[in-house]
Order: sequence, then C-alpha cells, then structure tokens
Amino acid sequence: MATDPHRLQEIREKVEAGHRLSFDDGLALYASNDLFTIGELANLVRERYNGNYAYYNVNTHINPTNVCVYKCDFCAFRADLGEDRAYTMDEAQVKGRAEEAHARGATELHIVGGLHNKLPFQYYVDVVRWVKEAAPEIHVKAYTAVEYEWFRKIERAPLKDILGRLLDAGLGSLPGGGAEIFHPEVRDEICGAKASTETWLEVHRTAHELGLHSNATMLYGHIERPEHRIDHMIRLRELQDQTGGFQTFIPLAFHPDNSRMDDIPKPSGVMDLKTMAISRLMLDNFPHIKAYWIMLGIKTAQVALAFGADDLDGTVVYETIYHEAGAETPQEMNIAEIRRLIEEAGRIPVERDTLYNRIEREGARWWPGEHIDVPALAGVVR
Ligand code: V47
Ligand code: SF4
Repeated sequence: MATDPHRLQEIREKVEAGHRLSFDDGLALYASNDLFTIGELANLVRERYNGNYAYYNVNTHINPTNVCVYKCDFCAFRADLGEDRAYTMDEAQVKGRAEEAHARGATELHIVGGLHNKLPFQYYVDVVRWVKEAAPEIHVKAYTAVEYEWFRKIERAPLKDILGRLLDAGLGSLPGGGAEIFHPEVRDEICGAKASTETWLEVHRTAHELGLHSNATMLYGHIERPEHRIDHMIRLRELQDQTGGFQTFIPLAFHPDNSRMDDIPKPSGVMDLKTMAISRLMLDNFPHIKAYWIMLGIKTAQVALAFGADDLDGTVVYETIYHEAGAETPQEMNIAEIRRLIEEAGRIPVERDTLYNRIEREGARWWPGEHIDVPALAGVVR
C-alpha cells in the first residue's frame, strides 16, 4: 500500500529536526512512490553532513584469487580449484599491479578475493606485504569480514591476532563486502554457508576496537524485501553507535548475469535511487554514502549525488567481481572524467584518500591534506 502524504510529512519533520528514523519510518519510505520527496530529504541530510562536496579517490583493485570454497548464489566471480577460469596471483603479479598503481598515482589498493581451500593464511599476509614492498605509501584496504572469518578458521587463531598480523604487514582498513543481507530469511537462502551476520559484525567491531576504520555494504535487488533492507541498515546503525568505526555505507545493486540467480532482473533505477536515499536517511551516524559507479552505472551514480550519495568511489582498474556478473561499465574512469561528472551534477569534486583526508596532487605525485570532518553527525537526536 502506498504511503499517505501525512506519513511522509511526519518523516520530513523528523529529518528536518535531526531526529532518528525508526524501522517503520524506513518501511514507509520504501512504500512511498514520492521519489522526489525521498530524494529531497536524503539530500538535506547529505548536504548537512557533506555540504556541496562529492568525493572520489584514485584506486585499483586486486582480487588475488578467484578460487573459493563457498558458492554464494549471486556470485559470478568464484571458481573451483582446477577449473580453467581459476587463478591465483603470485608475488610478481601482485607487485606488478602495485607498481602500476603507484605509477598511475593511486592512493589505495582494494584487495578482496575468494577463500581458497589450499592456500595458507600466510599467503594473504604476503599479498599485503608484497604490495607495501612495491608501493609503500599506498593504503591497503583489504579483505572482507568473510575472509577474516576464514583466516581465523584455517589459522586457528583469535581474530585480534589475525588482524594484528595483517596490520604488521601493512593493512590500512577493511572494505565493506560480505555483508549481503543480514536477515537470516535471506542470508540463509543466498549465502548461508559463509560467515554469519553475527560474525560479520564481530569482525568489524574487533577491527574498530583495534583502531581500524571500515566500510559496510548491502547487496540489494534480489530476493530480499524492504523489511530486510531496513533491518540490515538498523543493525549497522546500532554497531556504529557503539564503535563509530564505519566510514562509508555502499548499497550494491545485484548483477544477475552468470550467477545462479540469473532469472532475477537487475534492480530498477527507482529501486537504486530509493535505496541510496533511504540509506542516507536511516544511517544517520555514517559520515558517507557511496554511489559505487561500477555497479550502479555511471549515469545513475551521477544522479545519486542528488539522492543522498556524497562519494563515487574511485578510478578503479581491474574490477572483476561485477564484470563477471555482467556489469557493462568500463574498467576504469580517469580523474578528469570523474571530476567532470561531479561538476556537471553541481557538486564540488574533492579527491580523498581511503581515510577521508583531502589529497593534494600534481600528476602522479600526491600528498594527504586535512581530514574531512563531518561535525553535523554529532547532532542526531536518537
Ligand atoms: O560482498 C558479488 C558483491 C561484494 C555480485 O568497501 C555482487 O569501499 C552484485 O564489497 N552482483 C564485494 N554484487 C565488493 C565490495 C565493495 C565494492 C566497492 C567498494 C567497497 C568498499 C566494497 O560484491 C560482495 C558482494 O556483496 N557481489 N557478486 C553480483 N553478482
Ligand atoms: Fe566466495 Fe565471496 Fe563469491 Fe561468496 S561472494 S562465492 S564468499 S568469492
């Protein structure tokens, strides 16, 4: 049933007063077809937190192996050991990528991959070490909570030790992958074998306790319903209230091609923009909301800058996970293209590093400037 205008007015009053939205408010927003009002409210919060700025970074992805013990229904990236498509990068390949990234002026390497049934934990530590040997100043954002859970299993060591060994090798922060949908009605169905919701949250909590920052994602547009999405956001909001360690929330649009869920159509433009906006409204304690252009498509990502998003992610080179699943976006955008998209959307482009320090740049040479603070976050009334 569509949401009546009085209900949206109630939500508007809460948003304008900086009051926290409830589970029911989130559902009412999803039930509404008034995309303009939802977008306007999200934009209000977006501008309260991040003004007219839109952030991007210069980064590259490394997926060290696609061999994975799990078989998540939505995944088109994984392979079995011995299959033709299966690969595992060696030291020279990893270092080659890091050197190339350094030469292009990248500030970040985003490293995630499969859970290989034969590789020891030391391999994953070495990947981080190889990158730092080849390009010491690059920030390593590595491994999802699902991978950390796997490392804990194969190494039979506490999470703090696992994270500690990776920190010693040069780990800088954690990406937000592996979250999918937390609600068991969906998680059990699409990826029940891998790290549970509780474990995902525990990994991020532990990382935050060690002083690391991390991101969080949500995979939407498949079998989940609005109540599962809102539940997902509220679980993240609760952890963020306790730790404050999350930087950015990234709603990930499901890409069906080559997956075991290829009978499901891609999420629509309305779904993409609603989810972006509702994320901004529900996650009142997250400083940033990212429109990951690789999966949203460049055009939707640009429009999302008016629907709650303040970040476009990066130049991204060598993206595999989405392209295996049918993403038609290019493998990379250059800095000039990203800045033009942002300016055309009426925003001010700001290059940031992974930890949201402004980047000063001359060609491939760069150095971090001041931290991008979001003081308005403190004003949320819970
Ligand atoms: O966890 C896998 C998703 C994630 C598909 O932290 C799919 O800055 C859609 O987490 N269709 C990995 N999604 C990517 C990720 C990420 C991306 C960009 C930035 C950051 C960040 C993190 O990709 C997986 C899963 O949720 N995924 N297959 C698919 N067919
Ligand atoms: Fe493996 Fe990750 Fe793909 Fe699941 S999403 S099958 S854990 S690579």
